[in-house]
Order: sequence, then structure tokens, then C-alpha cells
Amino acid sequence: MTKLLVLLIGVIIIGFILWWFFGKHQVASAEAAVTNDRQSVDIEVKGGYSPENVVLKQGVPAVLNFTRKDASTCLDRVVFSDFGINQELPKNQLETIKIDTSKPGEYEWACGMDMFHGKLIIK
Ligand SMILES: [Cu+2]
Repeated sequence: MTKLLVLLIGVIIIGFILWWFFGKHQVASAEAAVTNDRQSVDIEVKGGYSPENVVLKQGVPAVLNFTRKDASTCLDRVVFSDFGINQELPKNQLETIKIDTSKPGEYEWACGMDMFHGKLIIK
């Protein structure tokens, strides 16, 4: 009986480990709403980016509104290397970043140290 219990617990732990490494983890995603031929997405910076995936419509002028609520200096800059953007994010201050949506594709953004990441999808 004890053996069976140990076996059962072992199977549960293995299952958990498999789920942890191979399971699909939900990533917060947001699609910009287009109003008056403009689109914008608010992004909160706190232990990472929320949402982490942003979908923009191609050809519509876009802005991303970043607000850093995290005290960590790690997140005090946001870098869009594909667009040549390296923007400072003062704490608790809204920083608006214009994004060129003329070319569709997937573009990564990151903190100044390339530790936290987000993804921009233009389609
Ligand atoms: Cu960093």
C-alpha cells in the first residue's frame, strides 16, 4: 500500500515537471483597437511587461504607452532594436513610443540589459 502511494506521488511529481517545462504557459497578449485611424496599447512595466505580446495593424499609426511601476533599474529603459529605439522609462511616468507599422513582421523588445522581453506583431 505504501509502495503504491510512493509510486503515485512520483508520477504526480514527474507530471508536474513535464508540465512546467513543456506545457504552454499563458502569455498576456493584447491587440490594439483602431480608432480614428490610430491605434495604441497601454503596457505596464512591473517585473516584466504586461501585456508581453502586442498585436498592431499594419499601416495604421501606432503608439505604445509604457508606464514603469517597478523600482528596479533593470527595467528603466526599453529597447526596440529593430526600430532603433532606446527609450528611458522614468518611474510612474507615462512614456509614449511611436511605432512604425509600415512593415509587417514580429519584432522583439527588451529591457536595457536584454533580460525581459516583449513581442510586437505587426500584421
Ligand atoms: Cu534588465
